[in-house]
Amino acid sequence: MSMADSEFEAAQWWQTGVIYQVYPRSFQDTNGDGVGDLKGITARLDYLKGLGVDAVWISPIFPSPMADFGYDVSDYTGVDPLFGTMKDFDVLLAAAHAKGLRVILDFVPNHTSDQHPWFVESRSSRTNAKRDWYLWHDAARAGDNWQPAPTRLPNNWMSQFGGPAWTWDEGTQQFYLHSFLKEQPDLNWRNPEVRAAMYAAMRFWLDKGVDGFRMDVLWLLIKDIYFQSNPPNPEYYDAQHDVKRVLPVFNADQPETLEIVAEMRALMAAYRPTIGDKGVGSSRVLIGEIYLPLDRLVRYYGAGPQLSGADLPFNFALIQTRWAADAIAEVITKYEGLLPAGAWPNYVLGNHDQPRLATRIGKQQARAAALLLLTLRGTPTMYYGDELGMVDAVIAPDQVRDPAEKNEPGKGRGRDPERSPMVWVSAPNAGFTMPDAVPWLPLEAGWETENAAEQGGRKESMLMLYRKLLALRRQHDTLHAGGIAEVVAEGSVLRFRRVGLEDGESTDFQVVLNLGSEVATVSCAKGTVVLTTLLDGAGSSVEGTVTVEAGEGLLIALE
Ligand code: TEU
Ligand code: CA
Repeated sequence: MSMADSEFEAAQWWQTGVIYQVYPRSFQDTNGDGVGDLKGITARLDYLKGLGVDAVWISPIFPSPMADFGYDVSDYTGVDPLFGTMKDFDVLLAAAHAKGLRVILDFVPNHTSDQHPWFVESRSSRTNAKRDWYLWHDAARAGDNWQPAPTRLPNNWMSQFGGPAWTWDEGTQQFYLHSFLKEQPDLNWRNPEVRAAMYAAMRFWLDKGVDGFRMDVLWLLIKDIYFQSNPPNPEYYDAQHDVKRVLPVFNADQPETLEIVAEMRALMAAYRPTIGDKGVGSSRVLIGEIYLPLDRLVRYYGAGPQLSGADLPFNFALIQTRWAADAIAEVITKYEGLLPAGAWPNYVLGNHDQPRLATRIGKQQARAAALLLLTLRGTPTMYYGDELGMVDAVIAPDQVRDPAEKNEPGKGRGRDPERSPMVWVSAPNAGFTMPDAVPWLPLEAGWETENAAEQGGRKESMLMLYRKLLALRRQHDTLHAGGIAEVVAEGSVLRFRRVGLEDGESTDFQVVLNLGSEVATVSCAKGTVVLTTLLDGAGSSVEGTVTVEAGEGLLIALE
């Protein structure tokens, strides 16, 4: 056995594998109500297995009034009837595990629904035992110009979805904090009872055998104890979202947050793997949704030789960076340089909060993006439908569902376009729901001619590219466990090398990506093309130079 092989044995599934995000409302409906459900995910596990991913992360499925489509939880240990029953979940989990697929749940620790019994109690009186479970605050003191209390906000913190982060409660004459909608009151994570309740909910699902959590807005859990106002953002301009008016100095990324992450990690470390028995290190994965600059982000891996933090603090840099070779080379180099010893990198290219990849960078570049994501060092996270090159759906004003869009209309906040139903077949409703049902959001344009079934039968389709890439990544230790070197931008071309050992032989790959709009020729060491993103030139030899079309990428096995 080679060195790389033995390293591979020790590595966790969430390091060598690929994560696939399912937005459950939009994946597969089985009862004709136009909303996807758990039975639908179970029915599509073979598709995911065939695609070649390793884990499915499912956006929230817990009981919820759906003010923010599940990110407003009213019961952390149940399943919303819209998605099915607990039995349906158990069936899904067992079926996934039987196929070797892991299941990651989306946990929402920062806030509950305002309908959660905890908040109902908390707001019932100032002396209620759960009062301190949330963040209540008196109105600011009246100044010289007397103003009524409900208008005297405690500070200038803004909701991520527009407007102040405070809502006045008439009944108890105080404000409560909500980093998102007023229907999503923030929990007080300084209260040990809150922590205990949330950890009990995590254990409930871990005991069932879920393979990990994606923790919603992990960097927001703790707020400044004095509730100090944020400094104004000198770069704010009117077209920006409200939340950008101030800099998030006092209501985000507070040092105590890292203690909580460490507690979550310690809790999860006690659990055994659900499939196989490679019980080394962390077998249930802790993923953090963290929108921070890279230098702040990497702190969420935690400190010390055992890294006490999140296994994968989501790295959104590829989404936030200009799509250009120099910018992306810089991101990769910077990120690799910032990673603490023992930390495992990861990259995300899309999710339910961001415009679709193929819309952001175009269908042609989306092919290069697929090669980039699946050949970088670290765990890739894919968003459902990106493997088909799905684009943002067009949402007419009367079809808007996202509260973020309703709150701040016209500011490009709306996330409905990237949440449109998965397109399966060239039949009514694209096979997402029954032919006579009404999908909760409209389908993307072009689904009739491009969908999973159609692409599955077309040799050069995007789906075939993803399948091929996922298979290559699985097949080669170098691609899923090897190192990365020589990350270089040369004009519009980004290239890097993956280095490793396979069966005792050094097996290096060269990745060449043309992120520009014109054909380019760059130098390249001697090797054999393993894959081109156009799926047309595998098997040919290269030496000296290679030519890459706009939006094209090459994977070359070096001699
Ligand atoms: O998103 C966190 C977040 O910061 C979002 O406001 C994000 O910046 C924005 O949607 C980009 O347009 C998480 C979830 O992913 C999101 O769906 C939820 O609405 C939010 O938390 C509240 O739970
Ligand atoms: Ca349904």
